[in-house]
Formats: sequence, C-alpha cells, structure tokens
Amino acid sequence: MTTTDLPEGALVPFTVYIDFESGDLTPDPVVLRRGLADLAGYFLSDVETATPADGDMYSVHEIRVPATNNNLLSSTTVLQPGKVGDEYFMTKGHFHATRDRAEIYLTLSGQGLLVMALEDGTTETKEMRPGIVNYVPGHWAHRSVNTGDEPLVFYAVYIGDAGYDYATIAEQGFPVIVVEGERGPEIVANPRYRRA
Ligand code: M6P
Ligand code: ZN
Repeated sequence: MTTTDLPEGALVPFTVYIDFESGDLTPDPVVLRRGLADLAGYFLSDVETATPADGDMYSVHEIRVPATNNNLLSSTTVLQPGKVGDEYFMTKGHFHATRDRAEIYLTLSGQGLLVMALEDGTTETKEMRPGIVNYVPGHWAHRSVNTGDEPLVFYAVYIGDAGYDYATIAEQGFPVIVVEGERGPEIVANPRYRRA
C-alpha cells in the first residue's frame, strides 16, 4: 500500500515492542531524560540532598504519532527509585494544555502512587503496580511517584492533542506530597501548595 491510498489523517499500521522490565521500546526513536536538576524546586528539600545522587530520575520513551485529536500518543516512563529528603522520586506532573483530555496508565513493573488533582485542590491518589490500569479523566493533573526499591515502569496513552501545562504545577505544586513515613509511604498535605 502506498501512502497515497490512505484516507486523510490515517497512518500506516505499525507495531512496537515494549520490554516490561526496562520500559525500552523497539524501535525506540525518542527518549526524554529528566534528572535531579530538571526537578529543582519540585521537592521540599534541595535536590542536592537526593539519594541516590547520580542525577538520573526518569526517562520517557514515546511512540510518536502526530499530536492531533484523531491519534493516541503513548509512552513508557521509567522512574528510578530514590528520595529527596523524605519525598520519593516523582515525575514533574502536569495538567493537559487542553484540559478535558483523558489519559490511561498501565503499570508494567515496580510500584508507586499516582497523585491526581483538580485545579480547585481536590486530590485523588491511586496505587500503581503491575497490571493496574489507572484512568485519569480530563481536568485532573497527574504525577507518578515511585514508592518502591525498583524502577517504576508504566505505559501511558493519551489523546494526541492533550498537550502539556507544566507551569501550573511548577508554580503551585500538588496539594499533597508522598513521603516515607515510619510504616511506609504516607500521603500528606503539601505545606507549599498554593491555589491559583
Ligand atoms: C507519562 C505521561 C507522559 C509524561 C510522562 C512523564 O508517561 O503522562 O505524557 O510526559 O508520564 O511525566 P511529566 O511529563 O509530568 O514529567
Ligand atoms: Zn498527561
């Protein structure tokens, strides 16, 4: 089939292999890496106090398609274990630029928590472990937190034109943070959270 046979907006079907342990894709054209320096200001403590302190925090491997609302974008995220102060390593977290766009997470390996928040400060936190599907409806900001000792690997699928609004979270934070307590992970109020 030549591309001239395709209806407008259609793509040629394709297949990607995901290694559930590593999160690697085959083929794997795009890898975004975020390190401690990229997360400066996101934790209560200085990222220079992180353990481990080698600088890597997470990578995103994207299955690239045009970012339009007739497509589903998807990616694996590999979030390393570690802490900054009492807070577990986590993703930046974002609202979708187009607020009503939904997203689905399927955890492939590791364990963690998915923290979600509405702009009015309402929060929901859900467990992430292999086999769990988390449905993130539109309007909910989302951040994943690795509460385990192994990398947290998950596959996310989202509407192509969702887009990213990082600025709101960067300025306000999430209403809750996830810290290591005496008996494991605890979800506590974020003393630095401020509503718009
Ligand atoms: C998931 C999806 C991606 C996102 C990634 C990392 O894979 O939600 O869209 O990029 O997590 O999260 P963030 O972009 O908030 O750093
Ligand atoms: Zn998203």
